Amino acid sequence: MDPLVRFHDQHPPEAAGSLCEELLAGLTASPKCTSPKFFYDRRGSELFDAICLQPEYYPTRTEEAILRAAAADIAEVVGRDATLIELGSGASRKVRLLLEALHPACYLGVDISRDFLLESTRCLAVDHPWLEVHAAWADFTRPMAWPEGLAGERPVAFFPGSSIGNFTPEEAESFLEGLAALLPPGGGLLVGVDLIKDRAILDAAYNDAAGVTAAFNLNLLRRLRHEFEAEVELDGFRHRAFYNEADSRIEMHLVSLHDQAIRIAGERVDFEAGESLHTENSYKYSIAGFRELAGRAGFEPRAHWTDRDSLFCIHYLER
Ligand code: AVI
Repeated sequence: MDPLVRFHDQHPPEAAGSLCEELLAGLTASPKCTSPKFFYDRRGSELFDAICLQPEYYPTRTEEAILRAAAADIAEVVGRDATLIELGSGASRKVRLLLEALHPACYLGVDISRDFLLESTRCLAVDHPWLEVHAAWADFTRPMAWPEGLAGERPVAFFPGSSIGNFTPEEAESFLEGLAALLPPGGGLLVGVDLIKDRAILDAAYNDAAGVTAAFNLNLLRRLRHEFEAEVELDGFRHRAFYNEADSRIEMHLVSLHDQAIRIAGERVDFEAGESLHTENSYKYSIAGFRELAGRAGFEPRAHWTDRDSLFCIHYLER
């Protein structure tokens, strides 16, 4: 037991068998699709970290710049002594930009990757000896309850990175509804949301010149082969990402280079040349559009902060 971090084992991640069933259901759907959660094995997480450093991928550096510049203003609106709960805390990098200004009563990192969670919350506790640090190993997209024994009276969830954009708007609304049910009146949500913008900026962000996003997308095939024992030609597909203006979303696809089949879990999934597997949506919102969606889920918009070029927005919403 780590003396610096209080660990809460919320629920085990999904079993490999049910993940495989979910994959197969998507691969046999029409059109073929897979959930973006399948990107994130160890290599996928490393590639995502590398995407965040690409010059074309503006969301990470823009959100961090907003947090840095607005930390004092954010603290004024959110208030001190909250129970700060980061959903999908990963490396807990962004929250560091807020901790001194926000001075929460405690911090809870929630993540699905156990080792990563333990490592990063431990580092956070070492660097902030005044802070009570908790870690919950959980899939926050599934129903959960806050663990017992968190200091502070007012929970404030922190959900940066525009990860909310990887849900459909309907999923985002029901996710926010579930979150609202976990917050008492006065509880809050600080959420980073990517903004609708010029398509050239969006297309470039998901087609970086170094090919890191392509490698991230194609890594799904390696994962199918290594983790789910699929027979799949790793060089048989190409990366495609484009902005779908009608639906305000980036779509990522893996396009089959020729007629071929993937064999997985005893099934054969045929692809024609040019047929695509839809691997991710990344929805973009206007400030008003996101406020409306959050309003339908039971949140009141309180404040928002954006950058000079209106690339990205951080909203503070209250129950
Ligand atoms: C994690 N998520 C917010 C990223 C996004 O921009 O939708 C994932 C990503 N996909 C390709 N590049 C980055």
